[in-house]
Amino acid sequence: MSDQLAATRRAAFLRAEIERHNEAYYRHDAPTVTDAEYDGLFRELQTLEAQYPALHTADSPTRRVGAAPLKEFSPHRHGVAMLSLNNAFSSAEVAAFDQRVREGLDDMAAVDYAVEPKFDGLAISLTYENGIFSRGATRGDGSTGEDVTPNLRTLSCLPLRLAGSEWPPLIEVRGEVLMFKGAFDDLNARQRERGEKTFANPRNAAAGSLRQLDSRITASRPLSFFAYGIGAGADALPVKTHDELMKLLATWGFPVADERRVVCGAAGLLAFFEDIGARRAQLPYDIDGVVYKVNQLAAQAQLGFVSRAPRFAIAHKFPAEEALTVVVGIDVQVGRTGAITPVARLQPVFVGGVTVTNATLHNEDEVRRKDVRVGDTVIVRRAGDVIPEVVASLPEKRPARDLFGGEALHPPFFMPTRCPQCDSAIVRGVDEAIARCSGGLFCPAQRKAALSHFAARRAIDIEGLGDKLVEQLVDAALVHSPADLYGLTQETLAGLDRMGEKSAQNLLAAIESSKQTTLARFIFSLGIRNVGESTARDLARHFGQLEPLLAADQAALQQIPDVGPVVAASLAAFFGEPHNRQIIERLRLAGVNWPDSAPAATGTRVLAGKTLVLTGTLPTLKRDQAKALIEAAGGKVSGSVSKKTDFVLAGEDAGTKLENARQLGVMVIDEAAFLKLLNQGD
Ligand code: 5U1
Repeated sequence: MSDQLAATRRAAFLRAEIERHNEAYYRHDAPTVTDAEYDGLFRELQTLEAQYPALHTADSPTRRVGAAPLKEFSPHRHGVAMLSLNNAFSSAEVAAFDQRVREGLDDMAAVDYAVEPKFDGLAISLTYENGIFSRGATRGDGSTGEDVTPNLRTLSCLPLRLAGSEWPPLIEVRGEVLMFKGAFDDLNARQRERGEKTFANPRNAAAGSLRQLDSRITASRPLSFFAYGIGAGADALPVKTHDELMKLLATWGFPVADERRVVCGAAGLLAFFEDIGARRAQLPYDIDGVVYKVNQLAAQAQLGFVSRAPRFAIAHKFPAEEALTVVVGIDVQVGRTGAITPVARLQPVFVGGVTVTNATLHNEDEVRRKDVRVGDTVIVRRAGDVIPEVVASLPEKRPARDLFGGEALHPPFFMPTRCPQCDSAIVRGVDEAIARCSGGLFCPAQRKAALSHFAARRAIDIEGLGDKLVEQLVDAALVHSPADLYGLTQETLAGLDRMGEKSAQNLLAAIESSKQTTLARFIFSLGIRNVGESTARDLARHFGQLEPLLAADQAALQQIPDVGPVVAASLAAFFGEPHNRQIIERLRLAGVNWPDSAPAATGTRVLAGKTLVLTGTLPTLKRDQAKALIEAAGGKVSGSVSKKTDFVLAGEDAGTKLENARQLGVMVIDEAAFLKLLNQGD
């Protein structure tokens, strides 16, 4: 065999192998070789083609890597015009479409429709001559588009040679190039890392990636394609319905969407619209509506076209999720946890089915990254029920002149240093994106959340004081801080909605009983940022009393195991605000108290290494309080008694745990003995 012949046969084998692996990888998500093996085959084919240029065929997978840059795109005249679709925006318009179809078919019986997503990408036409991909073009004006063949060749999901055999000698396959949401996020992350331009949405990313003069750039972009129709070559196909056509396209190697159905009548169309609309956010790609097509191809032909749109199909569009508008101001909003969110005040714009006047800018870094300034034209997005957001600013539309003809100033956004609600300092932690108001309990925006947190079962534990009641108390200006809860009376509560005498009595009793607590619970109940239950326990254990905690500086705080610079800074900021200290003082004056314990010094925690089991009702301590005291003293609380249990702390009505303890010979203690034990370290 001559070298040339051997190379030809080897190249054919390599092409087939590489396409087989591409198919497995891109269409079935099931790789059949390792990356290294694939690269080996690919490089061998490239070497052969460089040696024997005749082997570099139009359908060679090596064409997918991109070619030398073009100066401009050449025009490409489509064999059959690329149509546009008429739109429907309401159920009534869909019903009218169905009515027109049935009248056009002279048959009022229900019609079968093929339904599919309307992909939010870029329409393209792919020409195959004798099964080989020869040309690819954008839609353009419908008759002539831009020739983007080298770019389309780089899409691994597109067949360069058609599989099967039932294709006509010349065929135009129509569909949409798009970018999946995940691929879009990855691309933007990469662009950001390299300091390059990011894309506002997957559609822009797909269009920007396909319309590159340098196809090597397109090759590096994660583009996908879904086929949805045929231009030239449609007459000679062995199919009778659109659904069969889609299945045929799939056998030739084209990706077609799974989200396709055949439904009956207008009710079927609307049910599909509802169904996919509900799942829209979960789909891996963006869609902007659904497309309905009469399924029978003969019926499609009978219905024909009106101007440049088919009578047999319609796009049922979702309300646009993105729109352009102008930023008239940037304010900051204080959330329930004190998070400060910059918000763009907008010229009203209809988007996502509602009029939007505010959109979140997320945080200071995002405002900077997107470079959003007052006066800018921005893209606003409202998808589903998600809070409207500013996706991108269009600085090229930034006006050069102000209303009076002077030079327009567009200063960048700066985060304020004081909270607009309470004037406390706004602080932003190390490595944190979110800035927060340090006002804590004093800030009205944080008051309700702080009160709910204070009253929670794991905090000061006021039974019956839920979010709704907190809201009523704050709205009626009866409570401003947790300390005010202890001044509530039967009379003040009587004015509240659905607050009968008995409910008021129960609430007051619960407030009274919450006064007896533990230091750990008290610290936790203050709602200090980054101070959860476990940190609160560590602090209580370390300091034993509140005063030394209040006096500790950040350096002293960081001496405590598990307290780092972030927690220390939160504590310092919270206790540094005089109003927070005032509230603490008032709570203590109201009678909130806890058993003091000695500060823990290494080795003096009396229950270190001991396991206790709680059972029955203790005379004064609540179960959680006893648990906190045990843990503060270094002990562990277990749910069941075993030989390893050191003590069973038993109250009234103790049940089987007490019996088990007696049988196993475990020491049983009551509350008085327990408190004595705790004080042994004093
Ligand atoms: N999914 C889908 N999109 N789309 C767009 N199908 C579909 N069909 C189209 C267009 C313009 O046109 C055919 C009905 C000719």
